[in-house]
Amino acid sequence: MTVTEPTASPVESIKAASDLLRGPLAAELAAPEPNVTHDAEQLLKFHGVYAQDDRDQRRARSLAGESLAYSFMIRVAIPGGRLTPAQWLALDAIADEIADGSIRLTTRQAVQFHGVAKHDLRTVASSLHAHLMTSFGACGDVVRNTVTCPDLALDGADDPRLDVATRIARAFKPATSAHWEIFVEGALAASGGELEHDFYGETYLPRKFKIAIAHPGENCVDVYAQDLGLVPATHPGLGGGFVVLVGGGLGRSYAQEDTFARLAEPLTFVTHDEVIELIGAVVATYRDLGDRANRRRARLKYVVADLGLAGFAAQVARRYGPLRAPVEIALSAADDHLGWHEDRGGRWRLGIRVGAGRVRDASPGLGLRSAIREVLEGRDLTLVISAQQDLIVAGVAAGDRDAIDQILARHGVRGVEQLGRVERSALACPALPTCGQALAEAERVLPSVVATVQGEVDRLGGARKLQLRMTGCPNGCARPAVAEVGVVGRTKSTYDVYLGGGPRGDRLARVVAEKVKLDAVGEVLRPHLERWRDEGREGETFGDFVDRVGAP
Ligand code: SRM
Ligand code: SF4
Repeated sequence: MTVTEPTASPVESIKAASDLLRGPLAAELAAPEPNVTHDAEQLLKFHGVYAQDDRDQRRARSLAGESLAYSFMIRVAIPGGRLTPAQWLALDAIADEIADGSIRLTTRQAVQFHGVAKHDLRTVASSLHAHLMTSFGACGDVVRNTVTCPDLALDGADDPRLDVATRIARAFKPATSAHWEIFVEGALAASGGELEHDFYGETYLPRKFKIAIAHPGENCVDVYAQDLGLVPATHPGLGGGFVVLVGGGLGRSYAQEDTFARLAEPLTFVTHDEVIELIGAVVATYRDLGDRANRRRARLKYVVADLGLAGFAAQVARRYGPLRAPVEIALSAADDHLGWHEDRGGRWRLGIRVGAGRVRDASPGLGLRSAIREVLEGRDLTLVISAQQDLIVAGVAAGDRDAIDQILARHGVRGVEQLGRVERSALACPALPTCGQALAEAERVLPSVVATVQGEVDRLGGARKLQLRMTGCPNGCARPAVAEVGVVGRTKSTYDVYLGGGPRGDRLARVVAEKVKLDAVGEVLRPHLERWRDEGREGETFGDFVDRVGAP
């Protein structure tokens, strides 16, 4: 019997033939049509750009025989989510002048713009470039934006953990100059003989590769959900460094049963000096062994699951050298970084809740976007986006706190003490109308789902917290698979309900009800919540309770 190699997915050929991510992009961006071809769409992702259409208009336009309402989403990679005021103001101007008026903070500390016309893509890229930002490598089959706990991103400049996200961005950004030629300088590709990194080659990685750096004590970045997670730790003989976790990921596909969510496991301990080389070896292992035939099963987690952790470690060791045993780590529940906190040197930081990450005004000149602009006026501050889609304003003088509170209040931005407990931590992905993969609503219906769930929690009495995360499909962009309550789009009008994860992010939730209408989510939760009230231990969280007693 002859064993035939599985056929590589068509995206592999598009990458290989692209002349290091150029393909037809320059010509297609210059063409008058509002959209691009399928091949160009695949390559655009590496440049941080997604082709979309307004799904609210899709049916009517199709029935009328009209072309779809095409536009583009641009994702800006922001290592560790840290921005200067000038960078924020540049993003604000793009939202205002080119995109749909909103800055969308993502669950990976990046920024997205929706509703950008094709002929404006270069203007956006040039503005980002002028402010030392880029969308290049924010999407595509490469190492993505590295997420970092805001406490690490804002700690003292002497902390060796501080610059790891930036070092990762420098080491793993594709080397091709295609982005700058096509999007920034506007020149047609004049390449030839240009080389890509050894670990990327001409076909890059089988799929995306995600890294997060946790705080040593708490897990606000969902470090177990990453392809590779770093947890700061101290080795008894070597001092400071990181425990490296591998093989996490949350997406799955209803159509493909051998896809699943998986938590990352500890692989090894590395010092600060060794970390980039070790990541390089893990990325190279993934490049060589990841599935290039089936993109639905191409993430690192499947390589680790199929080989087993020991088998995977042996492959990494072949490329890196002997691996040390990891040291113990213990992460507590995620800090949401909201409200006022004292920083070093007598300065303060304020974590502002941003519902579903959408920074926009309620009416012209009034709302969160305008408020942030006003807060930044004449103040030397630092901004950090959190992995909970929120915004932290840091470096505030103690005497300036009241003035900032007043600006926010004047714009109708509520402080954390005014938020309901479910609302305070709820996440939702963009879903409809922009996301091409959405099966159901998420961001747009989040307020009503929060109200329903808060109502159920209030019935129990007491000031109870509950973590709710919602997505429009099982890809899991708001990480519902590790939440206490996950509401995941199944069909246009139904959702699957997951229970039993929790804010430590170290446990997968289990499905307790399938194909539930949105207005029935409260009824599904009620018996579980009542049982928690009646049988829960002192201080036991809902997720821990469901995990202990099991769901009926
Ligand atoms: Fe995601 C695809 C939005 C974090 C798993 N994600 C998408 C796309 C690009 C849809 C598409 O492929 O056409 C969504 C854009 C919709 C839109 O209109 O904006 C999208 N993902 C998001 C964001 C904006 C959600 C948010 O509410 O903030 C997050 C952007 C992150 C960033 O800045 O880079 C986002 N996506 C995540 C996460 C959470 C995380 O990484 O911590 C996950 C689960 C973790 C993981 O990767 O396993 C996630 N997104 C996916 C998947 C499933 C991948 C898989 O393993 O199969 C897809 C589908 C795909 O890649 O084909 C996807
Ligand atoms: Fe789109 Fe699904 Fe991600 Fe939501 S979870 S943004 S619907 S891909």
